[in-house]
Amino acid sequence: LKVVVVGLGYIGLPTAAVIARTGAKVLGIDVSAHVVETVNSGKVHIEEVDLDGLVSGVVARGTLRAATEIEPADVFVIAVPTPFADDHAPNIGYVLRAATTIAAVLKVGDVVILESTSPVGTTEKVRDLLAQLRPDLKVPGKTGEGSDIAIAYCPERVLPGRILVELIDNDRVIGGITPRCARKALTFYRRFVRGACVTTTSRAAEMTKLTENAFRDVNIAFANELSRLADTMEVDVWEVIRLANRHPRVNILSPGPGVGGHCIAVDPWFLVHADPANSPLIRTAREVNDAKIEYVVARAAALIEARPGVRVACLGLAFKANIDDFRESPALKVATELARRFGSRIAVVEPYTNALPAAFAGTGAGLIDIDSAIEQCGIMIVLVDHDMFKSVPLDERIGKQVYDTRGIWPDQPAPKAWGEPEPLRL
Ligand code: SAJ
Repeated sequence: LKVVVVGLGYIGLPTAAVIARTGAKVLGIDVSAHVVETVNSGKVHIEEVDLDGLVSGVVARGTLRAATEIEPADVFVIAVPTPFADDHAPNIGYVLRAATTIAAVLKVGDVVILESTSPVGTTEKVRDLLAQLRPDLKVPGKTGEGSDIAIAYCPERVLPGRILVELIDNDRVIGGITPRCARKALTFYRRFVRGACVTTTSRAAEMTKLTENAFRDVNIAFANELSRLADTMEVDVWEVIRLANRHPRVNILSPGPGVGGHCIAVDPWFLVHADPANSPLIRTAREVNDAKIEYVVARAAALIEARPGVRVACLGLAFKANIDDFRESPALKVATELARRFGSRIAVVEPYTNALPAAFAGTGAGLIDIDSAIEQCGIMIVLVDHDMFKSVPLDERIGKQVYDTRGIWPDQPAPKAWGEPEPLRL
């Protein structure tokens, strides 16, 4: 079996490597020559648990290689980004470009699978494009007769940091343009998926993926709204959530400085954009989560302004714990805004980078390690719950003014108990 994976990013590369481990010959295609060279030298350009060992193994064995040019194969997997424009309109340009590339080498019997998170109807658009570009091939669902190729939508569901485990263990939803397409894609996924593989239509599978991430976004928005209410009412939100979650049918997620990453902060808009009149809850959740960033900036700024001259450590830039991914990161947005306002008073601690991102250029803020931050900074703004931060014991935090947006230090005493001046009312 020969498989081509188009797009060697956070999903494409781990997927390509896992398929290569089954013994299939896998070719990963990427537009970046740097990514192609890195993979071909057995290395990885992204940080993901155990991915480096897996990639070096399958490259050494000759089952995975990368290129910028496509080749014929039996199965094509599209794993390219689907960003949105300023008006939240989804941009499926990369998907259509990938389909165009595939069309050039497509032959009878091939299977084309779209994995990128996409608006409902995208797989049908891929089908229409392939039909247009390859009039010599019978495409599924267009004619009453059998088709020459199979086309399916099979969304990824993996969690960064657990990608290699979840690629294999999670259930997969496989949506065919026709039931026969779904069955052909199913045969492929059974090679490496241990979870259940459930077949449906491509439209239902597309909506399922968007629904999963919108569900999470709405639930995080609830937690973020609660944290603002609790601040107003001077109650510890973490305690309230812990207590409420003792109810057998309540399961509140964790508040934070906002929602980041390239999925949950993006995908709900695909639903809203498709039908604004019928999606007020999903839209509001997005707005609540985005507004949390400004709220955190305002509270942190009040804390910093009240202590002139005191250095401030912003702990974390990643969009969530224990990863190096800064895409759509609320922590990055908060820290850059504070750096812009308070300049060299701001020190950033981020164990997952060696240099501050370009957004900090000219602000005067610096990158320091956690030990230096503990020594030099009287104010600590916790933005990411990296394990390294969680492990800082109480005696190293005593006497510091802490704004913990992630609730990683439940033992941090209330400011009054430190014998400090009357604490700020934020
Ligand atoms: N977050 C909170 N509070 C929480 C949980 C998360 O503030 O209680 C924040 C995180 O800090 C982060 C953001 O939400 O900024 C998203 O993190 P996440 O861990 O919820 O999700 P992602 O973006 O890493 O991965 C999600 C997953 N989707 C669901 O859990 C429904 C994953 O399974 C998907 O494969 C992935 O999106 C994707 O690619 O779509």
